[in-house]
Amino acid sequence: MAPSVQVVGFIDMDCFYVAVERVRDASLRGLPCAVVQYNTAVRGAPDLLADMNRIRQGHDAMGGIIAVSYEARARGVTRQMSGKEALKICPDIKLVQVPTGFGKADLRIYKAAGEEVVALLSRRADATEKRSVDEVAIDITSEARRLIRERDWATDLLPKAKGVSHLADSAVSRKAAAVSRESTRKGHEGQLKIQADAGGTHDDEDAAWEHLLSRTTSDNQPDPACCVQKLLVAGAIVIAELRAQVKDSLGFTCSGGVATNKMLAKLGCGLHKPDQQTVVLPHTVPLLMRDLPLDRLAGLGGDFGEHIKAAFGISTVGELLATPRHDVIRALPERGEWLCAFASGKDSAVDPVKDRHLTKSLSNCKTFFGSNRLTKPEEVNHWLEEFAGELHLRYVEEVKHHQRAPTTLCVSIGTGGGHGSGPAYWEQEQHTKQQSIDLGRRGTVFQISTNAKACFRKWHRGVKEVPLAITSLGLSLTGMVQIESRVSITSYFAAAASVPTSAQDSASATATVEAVEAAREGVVAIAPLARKSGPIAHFFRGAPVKRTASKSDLILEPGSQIDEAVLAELPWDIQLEVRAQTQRQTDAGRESLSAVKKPRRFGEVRTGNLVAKITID
Ligand code: TTP
Ligand code: CA
Ligand code: CA
Repeated sequence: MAPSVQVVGFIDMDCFYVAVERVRDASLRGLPCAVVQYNTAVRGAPDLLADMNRIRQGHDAMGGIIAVSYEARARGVTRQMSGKEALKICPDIKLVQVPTGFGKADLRIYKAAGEEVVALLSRRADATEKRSVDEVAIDITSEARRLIRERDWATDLLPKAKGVSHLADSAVSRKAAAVSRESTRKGHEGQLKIQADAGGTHDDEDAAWEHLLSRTTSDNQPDPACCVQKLLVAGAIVIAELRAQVKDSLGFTCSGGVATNKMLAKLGCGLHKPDQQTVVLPHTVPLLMRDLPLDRLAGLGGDFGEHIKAAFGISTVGELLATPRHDVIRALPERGEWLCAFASGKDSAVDPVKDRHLTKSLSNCKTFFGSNRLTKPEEVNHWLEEFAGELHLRYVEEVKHHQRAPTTLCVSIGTGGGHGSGPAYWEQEQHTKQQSIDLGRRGTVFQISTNAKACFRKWHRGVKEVPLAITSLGLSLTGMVQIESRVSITSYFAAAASVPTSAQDSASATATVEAVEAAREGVVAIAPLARKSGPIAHFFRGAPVKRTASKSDLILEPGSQIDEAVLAELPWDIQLEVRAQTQRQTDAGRESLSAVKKPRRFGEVRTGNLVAKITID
């Protein structure tokens, strides 16, 4: 059975920010509703926290719409309208303001909700690739194969899939594929209109299901094409079950696509919305691509796409495919071959699903057009400080939930566009400056903001004769690395022995020292030990809990069995304290160190609410 085929599911959440607000406030369900983004042009506008009443009416309805419920779409409301425009055409619309903090939108509630979805979907996936705040591609090949093995095709899998999925072989699908990128960005009016425009029903889809059944159950098996079709249909059941789970446990509806690669699966996902899913079988791809605007394909929406359109005088994928292949390759010697394969939907031209659950970077940016342009370094520094405050919160969450910390800080600066009679905003020039940053587990806002300001100064020194006119400013933390949770006592002390006095970097570790926050019972990594010997506080350096520096706070767990070999590796003052405590416990009738019958290479010491477990591999 087609061994190399990948079954890819793609999920896009329906009117996502609205959906998140509806889970937080059930009174918004079923009503026309939109999320508007706060206009922070006015410096010092108050923070509007996620838990506050953020419903805006009348004159309070500032800002532009960024997410629209399907009820509001049916009334003509689109993204990019202002809240006031929406109220004019839909007076009963509920407008919810995005939370704000640090003088700008605070999107953490939406990001957290997106991560919950990713975590749920990944349970049945071979690989899970988070593509954006509300989109995920998953490799569900193993699950699809399992269903084919375990369940009957003709009486179970196919009829069930038909009940929960669309096929892309239909007029409705083709109509949805032909929608312009601009319309999709605005949040087009939805499926009802597309369906009406396409001439109504899904009768042609029923015929396609019948055709599929007869092909896949005929005698001339095994036909490799049938195997692929069966796998995709089984994948549709997996996706339907996952979508139902997302709805039941998180309260969000989403749309899904299933295909042999993530480009086609994403395309399928957008064909029937909301709360529906579509399977793109390989033989339907050419028809689907025929009227698909070129810029709807990932990577062809920007300059490269514009270049292709201009070079061949085309605007759809179908037109590109109709262009003689050698002309395409002659005009684009480096990428022509790939482009032809990509536009045909070939799996080989699309990356497989990467296993990437987590965000690659934490970033923040803001635009300052017209009179809001930043013209003084102090203004830039002010915003970098604001960004640093917000990024710090997200960094702390990243450390807490995923034990990851960024290693690079990047400041991006847009200049030149959108002022007076000067160039238009799209003629902005973008500049970036970056430097490495060592936040580790306990980085501060100050560290982020001083590094950011230093980056800006470096850039500004190079352009200082030009008057400052900054139209966009961004700050990001990237280069996420897993924070070391295991530290070698042995290698640490070996290194320490050769440099006996100074602080050591013990990142090259093999045995483990784990600091455990006793209250949470979760393992919290201890930062590298800093000294060969010294006060006990050094032993706990970097542990994210309050601690005291006094040795008298060191508490040996009652009944702890201490391995002498482990103990011998510890700084001498800890050894002394552990021995003293063991002695006290012995005196109190507890088991003594010398009475350990079966030494385990494990020890545990506690200070305050922190326990350090020590083992040697
Ligand atoms: P989308 O997936 O583009 O749209 P949507 O989820 O609101 O609606 P649909 O049902 O059509 O998929 O974007 C996801 C979220 O990202 C959206 O809810 C709000 C946010 N967003 C912006 O803030 N600005 C934008 O320009 C876009 C396109 C989205
Ligand atoms: Ca969406
Ligand atoms: Ca999306």
